[in-house]
Amino acid sequence: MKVLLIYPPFQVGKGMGKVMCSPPLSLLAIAGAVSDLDHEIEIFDMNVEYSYGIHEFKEKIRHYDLIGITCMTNTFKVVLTICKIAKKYDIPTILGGFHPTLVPSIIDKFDCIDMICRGEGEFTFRELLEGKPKNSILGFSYRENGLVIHNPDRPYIKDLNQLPYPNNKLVNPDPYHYIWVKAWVCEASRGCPFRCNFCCVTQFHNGIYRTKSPERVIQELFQVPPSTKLVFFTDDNFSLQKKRVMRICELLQKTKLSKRLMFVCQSRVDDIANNIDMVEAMSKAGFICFFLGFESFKQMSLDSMQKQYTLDKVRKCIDLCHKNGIMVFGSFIIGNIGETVEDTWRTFTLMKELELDMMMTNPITPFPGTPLYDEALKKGWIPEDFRWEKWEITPVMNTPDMNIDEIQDLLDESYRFFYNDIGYFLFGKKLLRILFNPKFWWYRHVAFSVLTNGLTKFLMKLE
Ligand code: B12
Ligand code: SF4
Repeated sequence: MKVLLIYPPFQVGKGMGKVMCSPPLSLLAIAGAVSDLDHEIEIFDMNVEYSYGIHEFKEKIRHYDLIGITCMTNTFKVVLTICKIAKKYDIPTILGGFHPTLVPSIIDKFDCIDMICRGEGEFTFRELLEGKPKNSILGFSYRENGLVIHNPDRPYIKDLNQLPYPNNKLVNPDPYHYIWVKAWVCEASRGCPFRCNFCCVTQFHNGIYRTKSPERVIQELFQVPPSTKLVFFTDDNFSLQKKRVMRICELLQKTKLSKRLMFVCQSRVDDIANNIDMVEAMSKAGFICFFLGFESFKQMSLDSMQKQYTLDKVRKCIDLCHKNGIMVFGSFIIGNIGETVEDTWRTFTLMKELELDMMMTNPITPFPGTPLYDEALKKGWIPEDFRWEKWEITPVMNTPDMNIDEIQDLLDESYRFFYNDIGYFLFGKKLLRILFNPKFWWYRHVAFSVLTNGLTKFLMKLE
């Protein structure tokens, strides 16, 4: 059977896509689970192949026997279009990922979707390709004789070391980069034990946190393409288990991977601030940036999100990172419940006062399956005629203190305020830190890459 696995394009990802492009790990993972079967598997990443027009795309997909697509809520609209095209050629479609898992009823509503893989995909996809009877595949929804059948859930994979390795050879590594530094992704754990009310990771993994062994993580790192300079760990909380992180760092040094690769991970403020020795070990092992979901700098919001830390901890966390040559990339939500426009501006000011290196802001979004979604529906914060199949990542809900337009304005303002301030970047402590702290050695490599690759690409675009 010829199978085409599609990673759909991000709707508004063009700006973001210019400064970063991530390999499609979900598809590499499920492809890795079937590489020993007698099927031809191809991956088509539409964030890379955006030169394809609709005619070329139609011409391409008609030659396959099955189309598999990864689907987030923000790509659902374009995924439906792909499914409709596939239907024209009578090619069966299977969706997997966050959106179909959290809203499996989409298969009842849209008859261009033939099958859904709910939850982790490796074993479900394998059983489908092995030809196992559809009614015995767990975590699987399908259409048969005009009826939709939702099979029982598949139990969560207990031992992640049993997972097959992602098949990294199925895509050309050249286009993948983070700010023009050749990049790859690695998954060292799944799930998260916390229950933030806006986050769908809790629902997807049922609050269960599982890890790969440090040895397995190292083996996966040896399989990233040789051109890779930077690895992004996709884990939601990489540093949750200190002992394990310390062991990974020890192995990174022992195997000399820390000399060859730089690492970025997502973490929590308290884990960082409370564990000086872990941060030192991570710095020595090649970690250069922590991506931290601050969400807000208003104490009341932090308390209601049960973050369990104060702004002093935030300050301590950032200082500790900087002392150890680690950059802090903060992520924030605009429109937290109980926050006004003025509160949000206070957060913006604090971003600079606390000396964040990079930041991104997202509109508050009641993703399906989250407690926030139920609350927003009940309280009428989402417009009645709202449909996810029409959504393109713009703000979708009013809050008691802000309307959708104010949220959009604040999103735009946040980037202008933070990134358009040359003084902050050139004359703040930032530059001194980078120039004189030897722990920021890696910055020169990144700056070199950005200058050579970034400038070349920029000049080529000017033609
Ligand atoms: C890495 C990542 C990214 C990367 C994407 C890289 C890439 N090309 O894959 C980047 C940084 C670009 C990104 C961007 C965004 N992301 Co993101 N991202 C993640 C993250 C941290 C990891 C995803 C991952 O690779 N996991 C590892 C793989 C192996 O797991 P997986 O993707 O779940 O795939 C498994 C199953 O889902 C299933 N499966 C998946 N696809 C398919 C397909 C088939 C056919 C089958 C059978 C099975 C199957 O099998 C796989 C193996 O078990 C997740 C959080 C998380 N922990 O999952 C958020 C997450 C997916 N992102 C999310 C969001 C909201 C975004 C943004 C919209 C945020 C923003 N405003 O920037 C943007 C979208 C960009 C845009 N402009 O549109 C949300 C999605 C919510 C939702 N309901 O859809 C998540 C869950 C984060 C969160 N906590 O809310 N993201
Ligand atoms: S926001 Fe982060 S800490 Fe909170 S539930 Fe989601 S992944 Fe866990």
